Amino acid sequence: MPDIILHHYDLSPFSEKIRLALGYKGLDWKSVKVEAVPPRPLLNALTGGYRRVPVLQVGADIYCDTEIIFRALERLKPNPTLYPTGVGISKALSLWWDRATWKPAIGILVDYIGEHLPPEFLADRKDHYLGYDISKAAMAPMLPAYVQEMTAFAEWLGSMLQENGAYLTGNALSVADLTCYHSLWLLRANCGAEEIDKQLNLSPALVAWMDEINAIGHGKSIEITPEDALEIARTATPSLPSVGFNDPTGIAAGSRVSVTPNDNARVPVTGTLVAADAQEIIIRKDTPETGVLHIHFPRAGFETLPVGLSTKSVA
Ligand SMILES: N[C@@H](CCC(=O)N[C@@H](CS)C(=O)NCC(=O)O)C(=O)O
Repeated sequence: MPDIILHHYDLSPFSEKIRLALGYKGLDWKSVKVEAVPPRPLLNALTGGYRRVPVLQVGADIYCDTEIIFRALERLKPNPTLYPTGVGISKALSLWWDRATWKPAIGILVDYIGEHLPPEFLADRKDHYLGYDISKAAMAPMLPAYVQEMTAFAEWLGSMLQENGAYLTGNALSVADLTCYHSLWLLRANCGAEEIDKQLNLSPALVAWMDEINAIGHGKSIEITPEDALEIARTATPSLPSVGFNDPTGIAAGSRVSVTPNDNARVPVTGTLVAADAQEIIIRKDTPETGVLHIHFPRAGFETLPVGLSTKSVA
């Protein structure tokens, strides 16, 4: 089994999904702690400029975004599967949850702990990540709406547990459970579990489900430095792509492309297209600092364009 390296920080809810997935699959991993506020120059060198967290590294293969990280983990160790009821339902539920709950969850979070967030964190999130002000004062007028929306969504989760089984999509845990758990985890860990359970009217079944997910833990990890991770990438060779070449829009292999998230932190990463299917895009980058890398992105939530058509380019 190759080294599995997770670049993450403790309070990142998206990272929590992946730490739990590593624990669930019983995979040993190496942990690289990054700052909650950029610059993160060594991580940047590996991702070509993708600025979000977490990032999974397997040798010289770099996986950006939790959706594609789950896919990579599933390939590395298929059992226990993260998709017991099929890929579609788990992924669709996850994408909806990530997008729909991010703003209301942050709105509730800052109501509890906003005064403790450093000004440089708030400035970074406004200017370089979300594009809006997440200070307590700025979010306060909409707080009732955030609570109303999260309460409605949480009730949907409760109804899934009632109708589908012990987990959201059936009797076994899936990616959807790890994903829908993460924003509730963020709130309960920072604001107090009892307060959040009461404020969002979380049912006893939902609380028991969260306790069960929490008990999975993060598996076994050891800490390494960003420099160690860079050296591992530099001396490794990217794995043979496990997807073929099938771009639904006819972009040819070998083309220069830019890949850009279509929600937040819209920084394009440019590189040479090496492999693609309907779900995944792999680009190649080669710098003296990193050697040859294959950087993987999901299709969902990202725009891949031939270079020249995108609005901005970083490489
Ligand atoms: N779609 C991404 C979202 C990741 C994301 O938004 N992560 C947050 C941290 S939990 C982030 O990157 N925040 C800005 C930052 O840390 O630079 C994924 O699924 O990985």
